[in-house]
Amino acid sequence: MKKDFITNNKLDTSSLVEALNLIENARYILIVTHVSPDPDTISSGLALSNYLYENRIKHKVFNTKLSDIPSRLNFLPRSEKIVEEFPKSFDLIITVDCGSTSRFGFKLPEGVPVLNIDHHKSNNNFGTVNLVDFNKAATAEVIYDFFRFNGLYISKNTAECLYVGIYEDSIAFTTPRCDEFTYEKINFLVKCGADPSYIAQKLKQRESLAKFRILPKIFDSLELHQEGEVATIYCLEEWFKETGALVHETEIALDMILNMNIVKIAVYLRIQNGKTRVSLRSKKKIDVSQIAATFNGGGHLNAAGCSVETLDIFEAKEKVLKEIFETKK
Ligand SMILES: [Mn+2]
Repeated sequence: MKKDFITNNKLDTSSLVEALNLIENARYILIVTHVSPDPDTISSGLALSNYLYENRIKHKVFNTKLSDIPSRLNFLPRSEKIVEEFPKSFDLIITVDCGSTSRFGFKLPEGVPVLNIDHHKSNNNFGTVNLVDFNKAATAEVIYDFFRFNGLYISKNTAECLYVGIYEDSIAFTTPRCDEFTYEKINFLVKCGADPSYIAQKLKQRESLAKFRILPKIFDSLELHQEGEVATIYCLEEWFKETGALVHETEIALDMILNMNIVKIAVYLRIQNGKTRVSLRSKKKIDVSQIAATFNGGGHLNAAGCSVETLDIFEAKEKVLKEIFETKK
């Protein structure tokens, strides 16, 4: 075991051993990635998938809606193997990056053990075994710790997946939870064969024209409130239809408006699954997960999300703004 691992480990060591026991004793594993999948959940699922495949352990990676998976991740090894249908039988479920059971997109079958791997503060340890560390920048970091603690071999393919999960969830190594240990992990993953320049090209330089058609419309919706500290943007359903852009292609707009000097909280609203989906971002110590929680959502200090039960984006915007103003008082 490496020294860096011991000093930075917030995970219970017996859980790390039990997690491996569960995997080694399973005959068929279902890996569950969360609804509205982000790169961390997909990369984490695929990192495990590559490890299991290399060790001839039967499994499937599941997501409730394949078309929601950001297409820029399609270069990840085994990404083409993700399914949206349940295998007939399985005797272990591994959930990755799921902050609560509502993130699976289905009800957990009873009697099947669950290995819960995550880094969300909202995680209530719903698993049979829980590897949950909210000091980590990404779930991919927790999986890295699991591999290293148990002395498991990290192949080039697995390393590539872990690298992408950490890179994306730390917003290219810029969030507060990204620390010296994160960089040590990245260093090790590069030694294992992850190629930063290849990955950056695949993630960043394969964008669609539709994205550049929809972003100006979204920026046109920009409003500043409270002397510019709170910024809102939205995307109407018809704009998606007009341009052919996908929801995940628009999320960059939110990070961009937060980058404005005066803005401290940024809000992005759009219609998704019959409700108004709200994404929140903040700077420094402003906790947007609290605001999301008042609408039964969740997330992290600086990045959170929730849904408001209305198809009227403007009504949802007023409700969320009211909550933000109240909290800021
Ligand atoms: Mn994550």
